[in-house]
Amino acid sequence: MIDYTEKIPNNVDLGRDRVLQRALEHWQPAYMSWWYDAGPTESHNYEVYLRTAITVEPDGWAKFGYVRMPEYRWGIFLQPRSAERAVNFGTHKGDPAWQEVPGEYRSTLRRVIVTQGDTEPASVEQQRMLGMCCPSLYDLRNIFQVNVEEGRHLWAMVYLLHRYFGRDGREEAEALLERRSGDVDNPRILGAFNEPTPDWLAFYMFTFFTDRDGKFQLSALAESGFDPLARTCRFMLTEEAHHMFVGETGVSRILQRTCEVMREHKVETPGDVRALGVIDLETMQKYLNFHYSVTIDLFGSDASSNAATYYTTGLKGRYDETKIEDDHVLADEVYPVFEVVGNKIVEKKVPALTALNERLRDDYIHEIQAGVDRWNRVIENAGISFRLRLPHKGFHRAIGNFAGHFISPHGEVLTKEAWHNHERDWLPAPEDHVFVQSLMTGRVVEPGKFANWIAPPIRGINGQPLNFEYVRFN
Ligand code: BYC
Ligand code: FE
Ligand code: FE
Repeated sequence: MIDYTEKIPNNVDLGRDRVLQRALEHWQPAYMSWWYDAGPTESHNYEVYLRTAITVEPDGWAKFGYVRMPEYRWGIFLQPRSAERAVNFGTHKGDPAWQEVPGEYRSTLRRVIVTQGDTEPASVEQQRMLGMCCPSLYDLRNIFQVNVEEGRHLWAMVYLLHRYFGRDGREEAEALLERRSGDVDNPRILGAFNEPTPDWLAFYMFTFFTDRDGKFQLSALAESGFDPLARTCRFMLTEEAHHMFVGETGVSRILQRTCEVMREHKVETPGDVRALGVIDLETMQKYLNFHYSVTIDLFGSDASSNAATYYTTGLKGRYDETKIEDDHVLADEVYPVFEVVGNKIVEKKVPALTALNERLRDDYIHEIQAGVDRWNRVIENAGISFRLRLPHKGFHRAIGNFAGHFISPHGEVLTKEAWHNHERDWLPAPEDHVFVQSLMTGRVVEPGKFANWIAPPIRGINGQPLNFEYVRFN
């Protein structure tokens, strides 16, 4: 059980380590200032029907009730320790999992934890204005749930920094509250987390695509030989599922509504569809192209010595590492990556250790494809022939072998001019954003009501009806 009588709820016996407790209690007001400054705008007095963790056990871990978000009980929850856990891969394979940071890997490990931690507040900053134009109380509650949990994910990484990295850790924890998404002088670390999330279509795409990068990265870190990191990430993963659910069902509900309107009015061309106040499928495809391409950049370079180091040192594993049947050392393995040679994309086998970013990206793409297939079933069931498709892996990439090349969604290598001539067919153009935002000028807050451009969900939250008052404004 989690102790909620303490100032910082936790299941790590924080009260027994006074120095650590004081350090975190010192960070807490800085975190609150960050939340007031960069968290969801104008939301501080709202009462939101939120879930809060009560245990870290997989079943029945949450309780639901109205909470003002600044009073949300952010805390430190790790999955329980298992005494026999070992380092499961790399050169230390078979050693007992580390309970303290191995001295020689200190700075590498700190960097990974800081990079992970940095994405959490970044996403809250990216989404902060969206409450002002929500399509329903149900959706408003969901975005706030995602936001408070991303806040907690920041706490999770900050705990590790304070507990295991002394003064440098405390400095990094402060810096995590100082960087800001999109800031020219002090931006967030990774590309996708500095992109705006200007509307709800972008939000759903983000939670489908980018939160799923979270799932895969956290899964790889949950394999870590550094046991506190592994246990922290395991618990974070239980929360991540809801974020991806919000994204997948959000896009699915938009598709459903668009298809209903297209069928009812027998219209097909984007202009006619837009005139009926719903989002045309072509625009959905452009948003998909954008969010997919900036998200697959988050996996890093196709061939990366950093990734090899993370693995051989036992700090970051593969997705489902312990379920894979091989030697978990990978010294003699190869893995295919792609590169651009002249005007062709060619496959090249490289040492598997250096290709671990690419492998994780491929695991991710596999799962993404299944989600896109489910979206396409919504369109198919409506009797419409349009299909969404993932662009080629090399399309619109800024990191790795494809960076600096101009690849079409179909995988042709183009000249810069040819690519830019088509850019507005492939990626959301300013007028696409203007159109989508024109549908979202105000918020829909009457219980049970939904904006015209999105279908209601199949069911409410925690067994509540759709017309439940998920947010009270006061
Ligand atoms: N943008 O060998 P390389 C989540 C940098 S999402 C900017 O290719 P490496 C969430 C890289 O840092 C999960 N820079 O990369 C989702 C390196 O910099 P330095 C987040 C980039 O190190 C939604 C250089 O390029 N968690 O939780 O193998 C809402 C060359 O490095 C980018 C993690 O990412 C980029 N896209 O891999 C809320 C896990 N990509 O050293 C939350 C922790 C690469 O030259 N991070 N660079 O200065 C990692 O494991 C690794 O840092 C990365 C990069 C996989 C990100
Ligand atoms: Fe997160
Ligand atoms: Fe998330």
